[in-house]
Amino acid sequence: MDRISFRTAGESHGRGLLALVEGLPAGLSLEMERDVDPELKRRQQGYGRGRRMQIESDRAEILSGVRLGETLGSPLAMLVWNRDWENWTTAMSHLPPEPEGNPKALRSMYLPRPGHADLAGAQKYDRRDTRDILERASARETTVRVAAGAVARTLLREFGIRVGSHVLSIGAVEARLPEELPEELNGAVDPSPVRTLDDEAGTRMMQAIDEAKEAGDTLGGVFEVVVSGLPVGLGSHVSWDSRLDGRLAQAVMSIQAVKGVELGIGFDAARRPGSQVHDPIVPSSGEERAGGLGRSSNRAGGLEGGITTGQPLLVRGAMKPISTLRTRLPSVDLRDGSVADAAVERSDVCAVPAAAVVAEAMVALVVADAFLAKFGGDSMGELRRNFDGYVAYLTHRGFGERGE
Ligand code: EPS
Repeated sequence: MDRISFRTAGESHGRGLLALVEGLPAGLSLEMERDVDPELKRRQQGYGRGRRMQIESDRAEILSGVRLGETLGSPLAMLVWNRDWENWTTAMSHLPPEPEGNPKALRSMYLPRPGHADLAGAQKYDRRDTRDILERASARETTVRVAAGAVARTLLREFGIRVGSHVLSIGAVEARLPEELPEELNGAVDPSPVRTLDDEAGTRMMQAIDEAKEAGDTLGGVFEVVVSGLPVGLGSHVSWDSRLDGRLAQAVMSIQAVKGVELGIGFDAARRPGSQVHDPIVPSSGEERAGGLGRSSNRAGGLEGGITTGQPLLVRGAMKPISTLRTRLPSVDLRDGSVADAAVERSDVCAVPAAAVVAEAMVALVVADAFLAKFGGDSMGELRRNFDGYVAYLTHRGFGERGE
């Protein structure tokens, strides 16, 4: 990212998690209880989560970067404490273990789970105890991605840009989609325990999760993030790393357990002839942010040449099933190389609804970064002047030749 950068720190059962966000303009009104905590809560929902989510009640605290309710333009640091830490003070202590202590209290884990970072991480970092890997590989880290994303979302909201998501499928159960997505997408899907627009499919998704749980198995699925209100012109065709489609793909693919990303109709475009892929250009007086030109379809998912078109951005992610299985898969004991079944930790059966909320955060961060790269400014006032000037240019650009 060019303009906004963010980092996270923290282990799943450590004391807490930290997000550090840099590059924000000064003067953004920001309050954790209003802007961030509701997003943290949305991530904690979803049918198929494990008992951990009953322990945690995530809330963000500000360490730096905000004064009197507004950003300062300085690095923003936010902290989320792990309530479960109380149960892990020995296993996750930063001090060397007590020589007389009970080794069981260290909760070491030597039986890597296929599909998890356990084995590759232990080999790469020369660790015998895979807890040294899994604590950081855990999707608990997404808590503070959502905190950082909530800040990006707050910035975008100031310019009428909104980010939502919904679940398209869980396991083999697919939702039927309406012709048009509701304008208040999250308002429509958040009440659904699986965050889907199709209630009937939602019931079957929950049944499928129950069956997987019964069988000691897990389920993945597909979600879609939708960004509306975007102006034409975020991202650029000029270089590989300024193309917004590539940046979005990287951001969503970086979410734990995501194995595929599509923009618009994605892979389906490769199966259709061009006439059934590309979105016809039509005059559209309502599309101020697209220079008075619209599209009669949005199969491109709001991007052409790595640049936003002014149509809604559609980013899909495919999540594999969680790799902690109660029905254990074959593995090897890292202490002696003997054949053994993989370890079981408390885990979720399905986290696709939560992954969609995490993907909203990642997409919001990438879009906010591209927004700031285009409109710049050290303060919200400067950013707004630059944005308004651009929209005015789009409105008055007209259709004459250059210079007329
Ligand atoms: C996770 C395992 C489970 C999940 C966790 C991700 O945690 P635990 O082992 O403590 O039960 O609940 O997700 C979260 C804690 C979270 O906040 O999303 C894993 O191994 O990735």
